[in-house]
Amino acid sequence: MKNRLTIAVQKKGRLFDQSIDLIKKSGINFSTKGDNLLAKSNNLPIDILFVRSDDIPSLVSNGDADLAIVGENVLLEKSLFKRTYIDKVLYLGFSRCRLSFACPENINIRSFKGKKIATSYPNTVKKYLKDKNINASVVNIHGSVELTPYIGMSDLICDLVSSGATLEANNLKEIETILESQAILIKNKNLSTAKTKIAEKVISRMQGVVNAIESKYVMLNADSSKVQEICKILPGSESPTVIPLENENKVAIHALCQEPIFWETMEKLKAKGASSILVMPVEKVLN
Ligand code: PRT
Repeated sequence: MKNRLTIAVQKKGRLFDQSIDLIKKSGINFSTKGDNLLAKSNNLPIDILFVRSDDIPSLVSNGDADLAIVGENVLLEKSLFKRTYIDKVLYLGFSRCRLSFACPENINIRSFKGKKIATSYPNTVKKYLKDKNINASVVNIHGSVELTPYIGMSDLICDLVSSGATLEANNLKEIETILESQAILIKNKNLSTAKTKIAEKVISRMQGVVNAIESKYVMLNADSSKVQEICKILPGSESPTVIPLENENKVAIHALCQEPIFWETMEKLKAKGASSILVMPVEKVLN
């Protein structure tokens, strides 16, 4: 595998589907059979490793994997208090969540001082407490964190939240967020020249896929006197194309907008006299 780039992804769980989707949309073709832990790309010198996301930071830091997709929460937890050889390369925009303190709904916690905090993220919580100069004890637990305040194991918890439904189901209320997280592409710091070349291609393609998610191609017709005003409304568009139409007072404006287009934006365009406003999805963007 010396000159083949390895990309580690979570083998099953919340990150799996979108990681595979991103890799495939980046033009890396591979197929997997059953529970195989390794898949070889058949069009690029790349191997995909399927591992637990907890193991990903150390695999990348040690050079056993060259690139990887992991939650930023896991990266931070595994990199605190030790030296790692990892570069953060690209935020991927999926698996968004937050690491928050929470306590039973019927309890008012004014200060964390002297409290017992149960969490699967002990390093992150300890760092937070240290930075704030708070003296509290941290109890490390891997699952069912929400249960711990009810069995006397903790006064409060610090766990990942996305919709908030799990906290609500366990009669817990969110008190404070200490980390916002999403999936991130990471890279070993010391790749060989050959691997760096392949990694650069992968990173640029993944960037193209990520850019495209929010990008839209907008086409509309407008009075030629309104071009400047209309272009100002189009969000994140660099230099729209203006094409004359048969009716000489009218032009067509085409623009790649690298920010979301909301109904409000379309209504503003219409108010400036734009007509036939089309907003189309974009599959890939290479800047
Ligand atoms: O692969 P490995 O087994 O090591 O990891 P894992 O068991 O932690 O994997 P998984 O699939 O549970 O989580 C993978 C990554 O998904 C996490 O590291 C986060 O980066 C991200 N992620 C995003 C989440 C959530 N959202 C999330 N809601 N991870 C966990 N949760 C859990 C949370 O712990 C709590 O139990 O979901 C519950 C809360 O969800 P809500 O929607 O009810 O608030």
